[in-house]
Amino acid sequence: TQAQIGVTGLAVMGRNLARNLARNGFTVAVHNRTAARTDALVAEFGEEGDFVATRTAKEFVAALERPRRLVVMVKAGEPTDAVIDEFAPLLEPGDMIIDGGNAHFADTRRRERLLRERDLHFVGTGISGGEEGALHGPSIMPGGSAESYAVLGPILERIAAKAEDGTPCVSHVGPDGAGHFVKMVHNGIEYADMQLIGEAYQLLRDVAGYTPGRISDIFRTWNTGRLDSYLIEITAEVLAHVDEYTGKPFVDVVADAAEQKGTGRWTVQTALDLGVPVSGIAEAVFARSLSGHVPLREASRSLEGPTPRALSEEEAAAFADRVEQALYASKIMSYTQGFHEITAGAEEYGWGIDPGAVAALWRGGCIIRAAFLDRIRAAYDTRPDLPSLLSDATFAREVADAQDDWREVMVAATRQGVPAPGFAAALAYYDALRAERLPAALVQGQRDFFGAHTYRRTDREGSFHTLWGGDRSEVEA
Ligand code: NBP
Repeated sequence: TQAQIGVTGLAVMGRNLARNLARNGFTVAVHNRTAARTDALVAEFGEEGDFVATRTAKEFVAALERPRRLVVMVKAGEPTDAVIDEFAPLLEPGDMIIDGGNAHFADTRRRERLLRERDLHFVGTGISGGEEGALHGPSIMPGGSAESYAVLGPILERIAAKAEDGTPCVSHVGPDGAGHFVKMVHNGIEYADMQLIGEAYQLLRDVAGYTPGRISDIFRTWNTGRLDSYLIEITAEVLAHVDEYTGKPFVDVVADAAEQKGTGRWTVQTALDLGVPVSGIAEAVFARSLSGHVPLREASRSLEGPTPRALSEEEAAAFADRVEQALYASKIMSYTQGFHEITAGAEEYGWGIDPGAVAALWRGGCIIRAAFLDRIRAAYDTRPDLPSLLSDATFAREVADAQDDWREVMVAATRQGVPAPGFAAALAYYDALRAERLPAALVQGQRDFFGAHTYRRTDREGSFHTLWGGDRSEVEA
């Protein structure tokens, strides 16, 4: 039998994706550099569907029907190039290589260009949802040509997660690196969501004085409302968990140094290149790096802070409600920033990404899946050229309603000395966008003073320079 699709790279992600394909009725050719993984997959899960186990690259390619659909699920970076170099010479025009790893979109653009010259399709595809998602239905973000999506899309639609309305969480994001770009921003938003939830927890603990168990219950309640999301749900689970060795709350025995694999950092680096302010995502990346500077933190532990004040039971309950408002408003800011980056990337690279479709395919399967995304999609459907999520009347209203509480939370955090960089960056972003005048005018004055960098005026066209070292008259530049 000829396989409809093949998967090479059978570590956790590739193995589960191959099983997902087979469980959905596709015949799947499987291959791995180390054959033991291929054997293990077939021995353990061979009953689940039709697998064609192959040992060599040649055998693998020969097992696939044409046009060949070859999914690569190996470690991102050099291994991906090695696999492409190995397989591309064995393929024929019209065949496609689908990279489901976490590649940087610039690498995907390069690989797509090279393979296009050989009449091969390269489909850089973001896949989110971890190993469980790969098995039961991930959110899938394919880039590459529209032609390749026509051939590949129907298969992906079968194995993708389904949103509540039954729509598969996959659609053609745009050409070349568009899929991996959107996956990168997804991960950046994921970092911001996690940081904001972490700050909410810390405030409930250190300002309201609640235990992790109590905070878990609060998150569970929040999860029945507008914050309903996978990350809030698992946060409640983690907070309720008790360490089996010490009997202490699990969060209290885990080293508080967060790690990162780099996609959040890429989101920020790319945003810097595109000139897009993603301050909330940046704070989330920095918060993880700060947490890991253990000697620096130890050396700083004796620095003075404010004297904390204990809240009464009523004050604490009211504060918890305010934190929900602050969390929700801050979350709207990070999605606003993330979608800004997506539209800026789409413009820079000529991708023509539909932001509403991106929100739609994040509704299920992925780590940031949330009820909220349906509303983002609706906002873009109503107005596809929405300049910003905050231009949507419903989101603007919700933030307006939350802002008093949000500000109160910032006051409490500041007064009690609890760091909340994500909440603070989000609020500063909101206030900066709202501002009638920004101090950028003064910055332009400073730049003109020391570097004759010139400035524009509010009342006349043109560029101007003030003769700061002379009589301070203005000249046209
Ligand atoms: P890993 O990222 O751990 O990669 C292991 C696989 O890469 C093995 O199959 C290994 O083969 C293969 N490989 C390596 Br390493 N170097 C190779 C080379 N030079 N030639 C051929 N094969 C090579 O696997 P993973 O955790 O399953 O992730 C796969 C991809 O999916 C990654 O890009 C990852 O970033 C992405 N991803 C992961 C998750 C997740 O939750 N884990 C989520 C979303 C995306 P071997 O068996 O012979 O060593």
